[in-house]
Amino acid sequence: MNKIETCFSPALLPHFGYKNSAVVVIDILRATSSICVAFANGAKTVIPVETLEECKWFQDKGFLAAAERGGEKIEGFDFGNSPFSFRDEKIRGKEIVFSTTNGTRAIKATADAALVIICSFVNLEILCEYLCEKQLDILCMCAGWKNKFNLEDSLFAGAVTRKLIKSGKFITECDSSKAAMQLYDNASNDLFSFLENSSHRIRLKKLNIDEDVRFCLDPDSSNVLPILSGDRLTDYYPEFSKLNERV
Ligand code: 3SL
Repeated sequence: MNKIETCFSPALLPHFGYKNSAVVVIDILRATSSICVAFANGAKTVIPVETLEECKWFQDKGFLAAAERGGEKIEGFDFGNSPFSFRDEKIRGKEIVFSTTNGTRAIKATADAALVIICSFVNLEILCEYLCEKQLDILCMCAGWKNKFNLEDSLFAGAVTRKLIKSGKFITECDSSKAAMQLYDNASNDLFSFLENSSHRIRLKKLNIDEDVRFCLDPDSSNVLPILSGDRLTDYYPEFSKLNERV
């Protein structure tokens, strides 16, 4: 049986032996949700980068560029971090460079793992099917907020862990994973209300983007599976994703 662990913050990552594992990178609000939406709408690649300088460098080379800090779009770039921006027809077939406060950093931090997969509630089901096939140990990597624990990423780690354990192919001895499952069990009836007073909901409320939050918490609207290869993400199931009608 393969094992599942959960890392609640990038600051804890050095304490995990994840290099031979599949790392599931989680930034529900909103980076990993937006990356999934970009692929569901036909993006060719997404290059996650840490700094705005790198983002600008790629933009100058002709890439579409998305950049966010503290929830807000950075002036001069093509998009911010709203999943709705990535539904625009102009991303079809395009290469996109993407830099966010926490999400793209978490992707870069785990890039030396055997397999890095981008996930969110929007691709939960297909993610779990794929992980059951792969037969690797799994690390759920929560992007958190500036190295702090957050509720929404931890909830999702609980959702994945619960589903994988139900499959009978995985076990967990990790207390973080057990806590994440408890959290998910408490919240699963109404994720939006559960997160009402979470720190990131409060932060995002100032930006008036409840619609983004509802979208990011809606499960299984897409069949994409963005996987990291070198410095870029591509969709593992590009043909399958086209069948999707909800995103
Ligand atoms: O931290 C991140 O990577 C972002 O997803 C944060 S926000 O949702 O754009 O505020």
